[in-house]
Amino acid sequence: NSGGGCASPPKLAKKDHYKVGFSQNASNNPWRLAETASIKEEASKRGDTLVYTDAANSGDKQVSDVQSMIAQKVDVILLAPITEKALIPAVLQAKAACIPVILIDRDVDHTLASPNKDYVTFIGSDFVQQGKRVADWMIQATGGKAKIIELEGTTGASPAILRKKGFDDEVKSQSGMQILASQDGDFNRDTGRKVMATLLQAHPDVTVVYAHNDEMAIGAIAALKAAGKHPGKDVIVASIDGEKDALNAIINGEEGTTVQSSPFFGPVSFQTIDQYAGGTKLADWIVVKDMQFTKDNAKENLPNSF
Ligand code: GZL
Repeated sequence: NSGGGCASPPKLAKKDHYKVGFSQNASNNPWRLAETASIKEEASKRGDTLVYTDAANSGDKQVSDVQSMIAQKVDVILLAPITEKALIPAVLQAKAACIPVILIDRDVDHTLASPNKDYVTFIGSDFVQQGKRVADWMIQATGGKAKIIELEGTTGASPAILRKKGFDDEVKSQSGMQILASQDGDFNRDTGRKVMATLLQAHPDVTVVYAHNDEMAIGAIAALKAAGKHPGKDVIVASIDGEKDALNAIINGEEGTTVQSSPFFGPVSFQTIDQYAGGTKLADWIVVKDMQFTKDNAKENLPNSF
C-alpha cells in the first residue's frame, strides 16, 4: 500500500493462494507441537505458502519474528501471542503495514488493541469456562472440601489469567475449599514439577492440585510420588489441554480430569482467512469448543489426542 493508510482492520484481497505468516510462541510442549503441525498441514493442503517462525518462549523474539513477516510482505498473519501485552507493538506495526492479523490460541490485552479494528479476530477456547469446568468437577469429587495448590501458566498469558479467574471464582463459592498457594509454572513440565515439590514442602496437607495445563500436572504427579504421596488417592490432580500423557494418567488413576483445549487450529484458521477475504463479517471472538475427559471417556479419546 502506498502508505496512504489502510482500512481498520486491513482488508485481505481474495486470491487463489495466500502467503500466510504463522508466528508460533514456542515448541516446548506437545500442545504447541500439535498446534504447529495442524497449521502446517492445512497450509500445505491448500497449497498456501507458510512463513513459519518459532519465538522459543521469548516475547521479544516473537515481536521481531512478526516484524520479519511484515518485511516479507505476507498477505495475512496468524499470531499466537505469548502474553497479552508483549505483542501489542507487533500487532500495531502489522496494521500500519496494512497486513491483517488473526490471533489464534491466545489473546491480547483489549485495552491496548481491539478486535475488528487493530486485528481481525481472536480464534480460541473459552479459558474462563475451562477453569470453571475443572472447579465444578473438583467440587463434585471432593464434596466441597479441599486444600488446593494451583500451578499457573505463563504469567501474562491469556490462558493463564483466565483459567485462574474461572477456577478461583468458582471455588470462592465453597467455604470448605481453600487455595493454599498459587504459583507460575510457565506451562512447563519440569518447572511444574519443581514448583510443586517446593509448595508441597510448605503445604504437606494439600489434597487437590489444579494445574493450568497437562504438562505441569504430569510434573506435579512426579513430585507428589517423589514425596511419597499417592496421586489419585490422597491427592486429586486436575488440569487442562487433553494431551495423551494426561489421558493416560487418568486411565491409570493418577489424574482425575482434564478439560480439553484443542490445539488443532489449522482448519478453522484457514477457513477464517477465506471468510475474511470473501468479505464475511467476523465475530470479535471465534470460540473453539472443548470436551472434558474423565475415567469414563479418556480411553476412547486417546486416538484423537496429541
Ligand atoms: C492454550 C495454549 C496453552 C496450552 C499450553 O490455547 O496457549 O499454551 O494450554 C500451551 O499447554 O503452552
